[in-house]
Amino acid sequence: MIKLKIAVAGAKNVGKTSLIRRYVSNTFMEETIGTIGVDFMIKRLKYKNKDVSLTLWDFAGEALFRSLFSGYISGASGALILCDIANHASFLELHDWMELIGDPAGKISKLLIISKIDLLDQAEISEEEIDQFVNQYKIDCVLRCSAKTGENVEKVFDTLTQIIIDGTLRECPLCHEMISDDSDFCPFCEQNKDN
Ligand SMILES: Nc1nc2c(ncn2[C@@H]2O[C@H](COP(=O)(O)OP(=O)(O)OP(=O)(O)O)[C@@H](O)[C@H]2O)c(=O)[nH]1
Ligand SMILES: [Mg+2]
Repeated sequence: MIKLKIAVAGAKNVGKTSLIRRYVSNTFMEETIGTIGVDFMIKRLKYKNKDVSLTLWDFAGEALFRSLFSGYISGASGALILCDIANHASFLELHDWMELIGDPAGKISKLLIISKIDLLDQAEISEEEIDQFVNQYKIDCVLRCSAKTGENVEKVFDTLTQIIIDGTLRECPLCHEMISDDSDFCPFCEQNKDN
């Protein structure tokens, strides 16, 4: 089993909890209660015949809880960074979230998620702004989705899983477990992987 910790970040009301809920239980609610502090859900999937478990850490966008974030991000291999297509301020707030995520060594795979694309006719975020953000923060991929209609929701998590596994993990030649690409030691069979 490959266990991956994923942080889901972004401003209040961008739809973080809704995205996770659509993916994990295929439900959507028009009225939600803002997340208090931090919550998590687990989803299992198969990738290239391997069992994968995603632990999805759902952070409160409310500024009051922001100080919790840095304590919970440690050990994350990926982050979904959300902004609401119909709310320009939620895009501007992403700079603060990128600072909280930190990651100077570039070990966390990052996807920029433009949420609520069912509200495309109210779009407030330009392609130029998105391109600039992607270059500035070395974002691995940009995807647009809607938790309301379900459009692209599976693709968000499949893409993140693929980027993390193909980009940062490799199979131990001895025991065939997936291990970190930059470690010489396999914690599963306790052998040096190049032996
Ligand atoms: N139209 C539309 N509304 C959405 C979508 N996703 C979420 N919403 C609505 O946006 C509001 C906020 O959704 P949440 O999922 O609670 O947002 P959140 O980012 O978890 O908010 P916090 O927990 O406070 O940080 C709710 O009214 C949802 O119904 C979407 O894809 N389309
Ligand atoms: Mg929430």
